[in-house]
Amino acid sequence: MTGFFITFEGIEGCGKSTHVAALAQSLRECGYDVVATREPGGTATGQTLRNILLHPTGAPLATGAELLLMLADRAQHVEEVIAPALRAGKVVISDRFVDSTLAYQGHGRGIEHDLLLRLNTFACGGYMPALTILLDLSVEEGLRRANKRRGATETVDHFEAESTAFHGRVRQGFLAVAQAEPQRVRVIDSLRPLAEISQEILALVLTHLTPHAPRPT
Ligand code: Z5A
Repeated sequence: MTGFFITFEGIEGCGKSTHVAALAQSLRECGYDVVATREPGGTATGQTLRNILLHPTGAPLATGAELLLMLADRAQHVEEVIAPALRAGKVVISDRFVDSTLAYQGHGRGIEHDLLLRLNTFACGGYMPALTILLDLSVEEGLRRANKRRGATETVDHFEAESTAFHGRVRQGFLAVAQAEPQRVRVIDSLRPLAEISQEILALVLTHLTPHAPRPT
């Protein structure tokens, strides 16, 4: 039996963490066995890599080092969490996956797209999402929400400190992936009330899940 792999993508503050948690809870209430996870940091090794990636000490991370650490996190995440859960027939929901690499390291940092595709394929070991939900939001609103959530005491991380122009390129990168793969990547307008978005996401996911893995009785 194989499970069903869903990813959430989008810019900083677009609502991924909120909707991953909401969807996981709704699907569990429907009887599905759900694993909710994230990148970077979905494993113990990944958590160490996340700390380095988000809060580098000493010299800033080189672009290539940032990319390879993201991919190391992914390879570990797939082998330790995603692949076993899918083989066990579970629904896996990941907050970020391969498209974040295309958007951030590709459009954001300027690394060649074809190289990223090859490296992503290597890191994923063939496990690609069947459905990706791209929460689309303006950079200004995403950063406003992220700043509000962070509050005055927490420090900004390596990515949050990037320019508005960088986050704008990342947003365009995500939209380019959605345009290239409209069957897999569904764009959801995130500038709407939370409950309305959650309902739309649940309805969309259930249409994909029902034929694939009938709702447990
Ligand atoms: N990264 C990369 O470069 N390459 C890669 O391959 C991968 C990742 C996998 C991880 O940071 C960083 O790693 C990320 C890209 C890079 N950096 N950036 N930027 P992270 O995991 O710490 O942060 P994040 O992924 O950007 O997520 P976030 O900032 O935590 O935002 P979010 O999860 O999308 O949003 P949220 O926490 O659910 O919502 C933010 C706030 O808005 C919160 O208070 C909500 O209650 C509120 N919210 C959410 N939806 C709404 C609506 N609809 N209305 C009003 N308010 C809302």
